[in-house]
Amino acid sequence: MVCEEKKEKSMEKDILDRIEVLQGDITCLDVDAIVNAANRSLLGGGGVDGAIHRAAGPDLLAECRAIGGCPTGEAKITRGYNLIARHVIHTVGPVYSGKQSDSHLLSQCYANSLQLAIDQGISTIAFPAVSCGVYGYPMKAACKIAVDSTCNVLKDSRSINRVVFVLFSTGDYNIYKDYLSTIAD
Ligand code: AR6
Repeated sequence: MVCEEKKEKSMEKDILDRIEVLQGDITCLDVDAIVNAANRSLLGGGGVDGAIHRAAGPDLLAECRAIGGCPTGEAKITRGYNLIARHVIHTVGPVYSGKQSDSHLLSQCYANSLQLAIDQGISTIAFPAVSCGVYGYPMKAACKIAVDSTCNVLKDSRSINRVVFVLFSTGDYNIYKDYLSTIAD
């Protein structure tokens, strides 16, 4: 019994060691893939989507146009063009409505983005706080979903060795830091 508990604890540490939280601009990250909080058209927009398209250049929009859109909760991959990141994984978060389906869809964004990364041999990936801007998802609830879904994937896959959560504001950064320290205890 004691041995089993120890085993479970060390597995958790192995997962948390692969997770990092940074404050800043996701477009500056040197990772295999940055995740875009896109809309279903994949044709660009404001917030992090606008920043990623500006930094990547017009070829990103051309590739997105050819994909033809993405349903909420799913993910599509493109090249990174002028970004430092080699790829962009575009996912579409739910518009926050307060319904139970929101959390499932947001969790799917993280799980499907990570699965796509695994399928493509990507080992380092950075996420913004999907749905937490224009789409209105409360940051604390979204942080828990982001971290829990990510841990769930990392538990079963060793191919991803670095997941970075990138937050724009100090307040949002602290929410992630606090939640991660809670689950590490
Ligand atoms: N780096 C990191 N985080 C950022 C950056 C950046 N450069 N810019 C903004 N954020 P949002 P959503 C944070 O609105 O809520 C777009 O128009 C921001 O502070 O970008 O999923 C799309 O086209 C917030 O915490 O995405 C869709 O129509 C988080 O990123 C719609 O917005 C997400 O905010 C998607 O809305």
